[in-house]
Amino acid sequence: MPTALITGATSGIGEAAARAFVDAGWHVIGTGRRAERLEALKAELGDRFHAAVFDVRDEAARDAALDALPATFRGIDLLINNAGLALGLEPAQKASLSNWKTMIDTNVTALASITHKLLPMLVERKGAIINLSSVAATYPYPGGNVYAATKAFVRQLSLDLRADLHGTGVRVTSIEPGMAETEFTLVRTGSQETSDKLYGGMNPMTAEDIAETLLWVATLPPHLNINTLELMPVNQSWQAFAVHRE
Ligand code: NDP
Ligand code: 8X3
Repeated sequence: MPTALITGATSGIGEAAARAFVDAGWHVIGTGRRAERLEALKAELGDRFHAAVFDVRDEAARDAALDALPATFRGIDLLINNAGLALGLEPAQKASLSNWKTMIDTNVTALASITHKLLPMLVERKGAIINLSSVAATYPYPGGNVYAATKAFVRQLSLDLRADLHGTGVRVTSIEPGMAETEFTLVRTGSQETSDKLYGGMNPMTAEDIAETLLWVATLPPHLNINTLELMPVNQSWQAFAVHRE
């Protein structure tokens, strides 16, 4: 059975994906900083799950964790670049530079770095990469600023990887969800109440919805590549352009 490395498996989409892939018979390496959550997942999912605790921004810790993989998890067929975050919803002119740097370091630099690290193995194994971008990559919204820009990077990197990987058999997909209720908004705002209000009454997507999509993309016949896939809850759509009058 193939092996998937899922970054950010301690909550939300990554955690649901770890369950979905193990249930489907895959071996899964789940990563994240919160060791206790990965250990709980290991206790639940058993021998087909391996917990790799590291901060994706720490290349030395990441490489040590990859070097220490048990033999059955060493051949990675699928990289799901899911670990990521938004911090803050302030307009750019009031936003925290430190938050911007954390988002760029995590969503852009760390994602590019682990992709670079695993690409030779993925080419050798004719594997696949699925990147978690967002609708924010395409549709600007107030307060999206650097978070949205990081997700536009993820989308474009996915497309450009396809160009470079042409002929290798490696598949690359950019998944672009709208509102899915996870810990995303709690992390972004620091408030469970704000998160509950945002998702309340609008029937958001669930982490499991996205996990099923990831599994579907990963198990398509090898001659098919989903380039980009955008998904939203029915109750999320767009508004008219904002017009300011003097
Ligand atoms: P969660 O906050 O529930 O999960 C985020 C995951 O990323 C956690 O497992 C967290 O692990 C991990 N992570 C964050 N920073 C780091 C880090 N420095 N090192 C290692 N792991 C890290 O959010 P979601 O499940 O919603 O988000 C998953 C992905 O989906 C993100 O990339 C997000 O941008 C994207 N997305 C989410 C949408 C949504 O509406 N929920 C919509 C569109 C895209 P830990 O804290 O333990 O390290
Ligand atoms: C976040 C998606 O729609 O919550 O990536 O802004 S949304």
